Amino acid sequence: MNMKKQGITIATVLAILFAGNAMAVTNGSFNSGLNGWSALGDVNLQAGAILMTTASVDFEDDFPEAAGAFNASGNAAAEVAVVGGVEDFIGIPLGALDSNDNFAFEGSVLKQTFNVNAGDTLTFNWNFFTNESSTGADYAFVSINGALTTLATPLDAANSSLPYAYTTGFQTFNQTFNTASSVTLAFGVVDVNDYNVTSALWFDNVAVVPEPETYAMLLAGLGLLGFASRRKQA
Ligand SMILES: [Ca+2]
Ligand SMILES: [Ca+2]
Ligand SMILES: [Ca+2]
Repeated sequence: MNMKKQGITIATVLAILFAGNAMAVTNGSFNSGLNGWSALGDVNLQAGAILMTTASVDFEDDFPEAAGAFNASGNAAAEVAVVGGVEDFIGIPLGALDSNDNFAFEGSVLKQTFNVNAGDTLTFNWNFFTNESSTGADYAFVSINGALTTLATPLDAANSSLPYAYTTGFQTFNQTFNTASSVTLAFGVVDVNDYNVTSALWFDNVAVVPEPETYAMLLAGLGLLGFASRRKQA
């Protein structure tokens, strides 16, 4: 086997191995804008990543800043706990985004449905920004088939440079799936206790990664190819 053929073989193995998973999440890099995703509220593409906020357009959410100062897209944050609102959009019960008896008022979400295999790991990078101090109750979340995981609240955020007063810094989320299934993934951020004082969720690089055993099999396969190649040359 010459080097050119070996290269083609490895490329073919990789293509077959990753074909299913490459299809799992459409446009998780956001290189194609919002293609493959459905948005509600203030969801904006910024430098190949997503920034979504709890900001309205017409109200001075972050007084004394002007109305809409922290709105990212020109679309106002959407209502929570109403038909056609944030919860309805991602298929969870109205009121499900309330937090410890504190009402969630408005926010933004982005969602996509895809298939995963058992052992696959969902991964993405995120950052939570907020103008609320640590006593605030806004939060950013991820919903996986309606199961909510809080990514961050103002308690998790530290002083930031402008434009937001506080940030968690860049973080990585990982969750492994035990069974093959269809998954509806949604990212969101909501105002809690009031409509005011904007919070935001940034995220990028949404991907589904095969389980480590699959990688091990791939590496073993490549090792055999390399061994065969060396034997031919010898
Ligand atoms: Ca990106
Ligand atoms: Ca707020
Ligand atoms: Ca707001």
